[in-house]
Amino acid sequence: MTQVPRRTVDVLIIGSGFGGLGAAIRLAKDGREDFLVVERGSEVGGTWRDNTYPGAACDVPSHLYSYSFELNPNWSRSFSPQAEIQEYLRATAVKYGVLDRHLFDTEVTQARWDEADRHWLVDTTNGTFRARVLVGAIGALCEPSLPDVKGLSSFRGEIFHSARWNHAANLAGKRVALIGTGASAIQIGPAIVDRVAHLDVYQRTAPWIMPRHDRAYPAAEKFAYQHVPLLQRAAREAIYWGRESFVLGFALQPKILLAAQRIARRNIARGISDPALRERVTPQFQIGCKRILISNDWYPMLAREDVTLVTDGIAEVRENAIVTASGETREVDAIIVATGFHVTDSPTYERIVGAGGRTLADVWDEQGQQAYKGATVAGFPNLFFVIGPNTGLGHSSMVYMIESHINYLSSALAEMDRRGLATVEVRDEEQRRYNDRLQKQMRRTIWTTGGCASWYLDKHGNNTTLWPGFTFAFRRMTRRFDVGAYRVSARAASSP
Ligand code: N01
Repeated sequence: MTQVPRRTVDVLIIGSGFGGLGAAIRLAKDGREDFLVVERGSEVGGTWRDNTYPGAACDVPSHLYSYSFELNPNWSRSFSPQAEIQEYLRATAVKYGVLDRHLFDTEVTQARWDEADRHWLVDTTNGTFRARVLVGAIGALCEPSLPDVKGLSSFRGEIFHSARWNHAANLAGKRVALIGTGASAIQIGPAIVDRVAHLDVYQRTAPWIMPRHDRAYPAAEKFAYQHVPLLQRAAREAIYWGRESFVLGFALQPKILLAAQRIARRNIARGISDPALRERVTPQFQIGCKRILISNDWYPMLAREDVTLVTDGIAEVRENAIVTASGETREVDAIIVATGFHVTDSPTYERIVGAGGRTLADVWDEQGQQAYKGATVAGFPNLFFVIGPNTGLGHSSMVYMIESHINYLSSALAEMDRRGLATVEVRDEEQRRYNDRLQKQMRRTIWTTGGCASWYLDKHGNNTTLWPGFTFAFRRMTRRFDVGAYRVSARAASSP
């Protein structure tokens, strides 16, 4: 039975990470008062709230990985640690006064479009809400993915996912298995290796890892940023353009790719002297095809006596051991599962029900995950994503993409008001044309041609995750809401 709506809001935002929080602040700045952010966690922060594993830090320089309207001259180092980023988000939420628009500890269980009412009905664990516009700011890296390994649930020791770190677990003196060698694992391993008795690293695919050029900002530099904000803007610009030139190279230029591979091979040689081990950690695909990782201490860690690199796969997990594909039984006290996230198959998509009663999961299962400009989806009126399909970056700051989408949302709401529109729904043909063009461009990039399987690809083999071009082109494309690409309906004369 449908619950009676408890409250109507103009805009309901799901999620309060960098995306949802940024959207809330923008709506408030635009003078909108009638919006609500529904967040399943107990505070803002999203992925930066959830990923508290030892060693968690940003791998994009913080001067770029922060809101353009809230530069922070006090970042402690180039790649800030998680706690500092989380504190930045907390302080930003307080400063812009949007916390009282948040409903924390509240999970959306279903959001369905009510055709007759032309509103979204959003069921949550704290009642049902009615909203004119729904904003999905759920992020791509929020639903931990566990490996489908026989016996995983029978393990008797500590076992947890990297994004759900169990701080009560004492790893000191324990035999620990780390499954995965992605961005999370390569930060975790070096951060815990000194305190565990032995570390087994389960590597399925060796990643490309470049040197990490991190440094603490000296007091004088911070002082300069505090007192001359232009300097910080200049530093930010320099990082931005450095990263943009990267995209040209990595996506398109084989020579630059080879040069990068040479640097990454030198990184292996610097950290590992044993030729056999070097060989085992050398990737078999072109650099850039998967996310390029950065670390100075991963390879030296793998070379340690108390670390074993296991590459022959996991056949089974038992009460106190992992059995490898070659039949070796390796006893462990704890397992850290750093196996990534449900990116193209997020369970949230099953909960969003559009016009005609079809879920986003159904629609995307059939056609592949796609949206118009990464923001709107045909069949889902008045739904806007903040970083939806094909908006991810392998090279630069997601906050830049987030702010682009927030511009689009803000402009759409203004346009709806100006024209007195009740609904906007992107036309199928516009969405199709946009995605055909995008996928054509994608096919020329290393992410498609590099010979790897990655979480960028969906089950159809299409890269529905990354933005294949320059980020400034994305910014330009989302600057203004292009109402011409949408089917619209006007408000009834009597509606508010
Ligand atoms: O996850 P991943 P992540 N048996 O999916 C392996 C962001 N991030 O959490 O390569 C054995 O990249 C899998 O192996 P393979 C960043 O965008 C940012 O590390 O698929 N292994 C891989 O090695 C990043 O890309 C920061 O063969 C299995 C690993 O698990 C994204 O988050 C820090 C397996 C998963 O790697 C995700 O990174 C951390 C199995 N059954 C993360 N299944 C910053 O610094 C999977 N694997 C900002």
